[in-house]
Amino acid sequence: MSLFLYDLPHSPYCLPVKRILDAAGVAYEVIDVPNWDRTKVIELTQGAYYQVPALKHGDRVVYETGADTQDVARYLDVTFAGGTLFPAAYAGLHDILIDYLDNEVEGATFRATDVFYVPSITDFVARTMLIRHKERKFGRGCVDQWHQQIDQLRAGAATHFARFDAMVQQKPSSSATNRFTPTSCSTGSSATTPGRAGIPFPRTSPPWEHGAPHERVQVLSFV
Ligand SMILES: N[C@@H](CCC(=O)N[C@@H](CS)C(=O)NCC(=O)O)C(=O)O
Repeated sequence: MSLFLYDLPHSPYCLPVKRILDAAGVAYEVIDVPNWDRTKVIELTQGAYYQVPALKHGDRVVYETGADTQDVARYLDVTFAGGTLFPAAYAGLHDILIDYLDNEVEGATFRATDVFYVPSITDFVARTMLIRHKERKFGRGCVDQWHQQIDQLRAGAATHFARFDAMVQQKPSSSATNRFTPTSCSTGSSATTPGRAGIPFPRTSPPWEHGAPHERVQVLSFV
């Protein structure tokens, strides 16, 4: 079944989706969505959504149905990762972590990135449209201000990164056996990646399998 990812290359919301798909060995086609022209997503979702990422998997269209629903990630999880990306054991903690990443970390990092990204856009209409988009949200001259604040912005981001470094340096708990294994994920077999503590993915029957095209995916009720 064909899979299309509606993508903005550097988007912090799209990058993890590509990582999941790559890790799962899933073939997909990237549809570039310019920051300043959301026509493709608007047409895909028949006007229901304009942000990225969004997916078209066969006839099914998947996009965020709420501010913090994680519909796309949860769809990929159930469809390609056997439910290992949102382990039940970490349910509440996971939501807190996502909220922190989406707000605190993203808030600190996108400004520091925009200082370099915005001037790198060579098409001046595209660059101006993006600046206009930013200024409507953050005030006139915001990108210039972020340029002047670059040291503080970097320091703020470094504080967040240090927290994640501390987390990932911990030895994984022996109870955390429900690991994402690209091999078993992509094939649906019980094969494990050598040297890793993989377990077979449960072969679930996704409830949207028989859904109508463009039906909203309410994945939260299924996981
Ligand atoms: N809650 C959504 C947020 C997606 C999002 O904010 N995407 C950005 C890409 S960096 C976007 O499309 N922004 C355009 C806008 O909000 O106007 C998700 O987790 O995917």
